[in-house]
Amino acid sequence: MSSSLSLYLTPFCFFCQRVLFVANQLGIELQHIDLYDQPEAGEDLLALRGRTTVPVLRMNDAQGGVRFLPESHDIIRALKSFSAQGGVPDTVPESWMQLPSAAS
Ligand SMILES: N[C@@H](CCC(=O)N[C@@H](CS)C(=O)NCC(=O)O)C(=O)O
Repeated sequence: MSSSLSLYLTPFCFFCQRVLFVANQLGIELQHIDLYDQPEAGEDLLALRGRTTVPVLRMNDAQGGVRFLPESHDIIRALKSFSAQGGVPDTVPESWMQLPSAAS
C-alpha cells in the first residue's frame, strides 16, 4: 500500500481552494477532511498546533507514519516537489509535524 494525502479544509476557505486548485493541476489526489462537516476531526489539529486553522495537509504512509504540514504556501511547495520527483513518497517526510502523542 502507498502513502495517502488528505487535506483538512473548510468549504469557505480561499487558502484551501488554492491548494485544491494546484493539486488538481498536478494530478495529485487529496482526500478531503471537511471541518465544517466533521468538526471532531479538528481535534488532531488542536493537539498539533492548539488551533484548527486550515488548510493542513496530512500524509499517512504504509508503515503507519502520520505527519502534518500546515500553511498553504508550504503545502503547495510540497505538492510541486512531489510532482517533480515523480509522485508522493512512500514514507512521511520527517521535517513535517507530528502529533505530540506520536513523538518519542
Ligand atoms: N497563512 C495561512 C492562513 C490560513 C487561514 O487564515 N485559514 C483560515 C480560513 S481561510 C482559518 O482557518 N481561520 C480560522 C482559524 O484560524 O481558526 C495559510 O496560508 O494557510
